[in-house]
Amino acid sequence: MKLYFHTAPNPMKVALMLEELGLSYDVVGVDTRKGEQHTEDFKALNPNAKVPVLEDDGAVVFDSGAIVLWLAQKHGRFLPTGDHAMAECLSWYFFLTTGVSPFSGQAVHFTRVHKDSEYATRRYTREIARHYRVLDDRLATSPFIGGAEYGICDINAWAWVRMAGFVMEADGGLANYPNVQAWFDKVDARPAAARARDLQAAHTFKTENDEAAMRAMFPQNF
Ligand SMILES: N[C@@H](CCC(=O)N[C@@H](CS)C(=O)NCC(=O)O)C(=O)O
Repeated sequence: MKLYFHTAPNPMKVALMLEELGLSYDVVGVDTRKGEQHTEDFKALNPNAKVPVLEDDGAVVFDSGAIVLWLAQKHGRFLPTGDHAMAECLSWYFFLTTGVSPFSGQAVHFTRVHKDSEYATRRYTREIARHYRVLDDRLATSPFIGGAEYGICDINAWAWVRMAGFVMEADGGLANYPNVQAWFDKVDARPAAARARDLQAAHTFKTENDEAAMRAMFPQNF
């Protein structure tokens, strides 16, 4: 198995899943600020030119949400049993995949990268705060995000929630979301989370948001 990786949150979801499953895999670093996601070889794997991508026994899976779900189904792990429990789990899974993840990314973009749109900053910081309120309310009544047991929703959410202090810095990070904080402490204490953090620490990528990085990550803006 080959994981095309960067230390950013979406690839980190997959790192946690692979570590939870105890699978062995090779890591291929893709330095997105250097434009390595735009090579023809990489785009043959993911036409959307983003990490993560997983090559698994001849199958190629891209998009972090798809990869975590693919692995869960393939190995029969971290999914609930029963139709109703699955309906509940998938609802929360896609709330995370299409809500918390991309809105966190946009909040970072408009508070850190492109700071001169007051409307966009307000739109995304308030929208991510609203998503965290939904999550906090959920965790007031459910031990894990998807339901009674730890599973794909928690694995999906961990990678962005650990960045909440950065994503929502001006609003105090997780300070207003005690249920999310308590849930995070529980998930982050898992041995697999420690191994995923070790993997992150072992890889270094370009960090400067210089013009070359902006052109690599946001080519449509030029
Ligand atoms: N929906 C995709 C988003 C992937 C994504 O945005 N990846 C970022 C790193 S977290 C990336 O590759 N950025 C480089 C770029 O956009 O050019 C997923 O969840 O995998």
